[in-house]
Amino acid sequence: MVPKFLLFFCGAAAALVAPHPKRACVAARPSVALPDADVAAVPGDGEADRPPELEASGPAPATLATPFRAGFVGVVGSPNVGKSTLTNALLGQDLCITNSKAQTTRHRILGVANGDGYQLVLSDTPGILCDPAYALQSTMMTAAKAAARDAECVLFVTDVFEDPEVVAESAAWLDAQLASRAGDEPKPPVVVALNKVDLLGVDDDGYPLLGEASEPGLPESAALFDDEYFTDRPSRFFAAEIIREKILAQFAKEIPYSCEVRIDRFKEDLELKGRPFVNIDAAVLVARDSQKGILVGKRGAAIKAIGVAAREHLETFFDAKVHLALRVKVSKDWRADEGKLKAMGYPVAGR
Ligand SMILES: Nc1nc2c(ncn2[C@@H]2O[C@H](COP(=O)(O)OP(=O)(O)OP(=O)(O)O)[C@@H](O)[C@H]2O)c(=O)[nH]1
Ligand SMILES: [Mg+2]
Repeated sequence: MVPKFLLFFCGAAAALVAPHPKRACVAARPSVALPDADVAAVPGDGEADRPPELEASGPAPATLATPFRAGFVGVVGSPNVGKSTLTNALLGQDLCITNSKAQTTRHRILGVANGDGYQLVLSDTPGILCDPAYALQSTMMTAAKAAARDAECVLFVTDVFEDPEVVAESAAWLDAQLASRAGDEPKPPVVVALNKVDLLGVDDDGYPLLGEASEPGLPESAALFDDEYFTDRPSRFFAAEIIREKILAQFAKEIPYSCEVRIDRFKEDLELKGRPFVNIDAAVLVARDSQKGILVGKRGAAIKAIGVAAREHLETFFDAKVHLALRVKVSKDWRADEGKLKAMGYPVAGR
């Protein structure tokens, strides 16, 4: 879906986090004027430390007249406010799965959006949970913290119905992450996106402004990634996510939260009858025996329906014919088991 949102900039966000000491964002024609929006255009203040392997090789270098800007943009906010939908819209592709259930995103997912004169390296993140209840949720927060801590600009997403107390808690969480950055590292500018304004009857689409708006918050820098580099995650990760999205869509309540998808075999670059072909074996892992029967369904109907829906989506995603073999397995209490979580690729804190 195309998200509908309004943007506010550091001045307005100053209540959430202190603005960047040397840099501020430009308010790029917000659709609704904020009463005390602080609007300022201040040039970037040079290079942030970045891994040598990310050094420039992409689009045109900065010129004095139109400096090229590039950097990491952390897309953070409470669960279900539309972070992944917004990230996809900026990327122009449905890379991250979305769903009306909270806690859909479990990992930090990098996506690169190239624009005229800038490159946004977006990090979609799991929704902020100030009080994680089990190990999986803690790893999700480890991922969100990392994105907030290395962001050169933060896109803080909220929506028109979010409880102000929850917004304040999430903002305080963000503030704590930014405060914990290395001593001399300045706090990044924060852009606030108020999402789902269509639900108030506002039909304004702020999204074309977003690249423009985020860009002044980023340092002057050559592109960090080549033009063709789009994400840090491999194809098999997205295959697992697409299958998980079908589980989220098909089951209510706790079942999706108890499932993980493991890709056991992923063979791409195959060909079948002259068409590209991808062959996938995957297991849906559930936390308890009793959940296995629910996932499988009567005479296998539930898992079959997931498989059919997932295969259709995978064929579009990979633009290829897909064979998908799905099975259901019990991985006892995997959500609470740090060893299992680590093996599944979650960033277990302290390891
Ligand atoms: N009406 C409306 N719905 C939206 C908008 N943006 C997102 N949504 C819906 O809101 C729900 C949550 O969107 P997501 O993008 O999955 O939210 P998220 O913040 O990534 O959620 P988590 O990953 O769970 O933290 C989905 O059902 C989206 O379709 C919008 O602008 N308007
Ligand atoms: Mg999400």
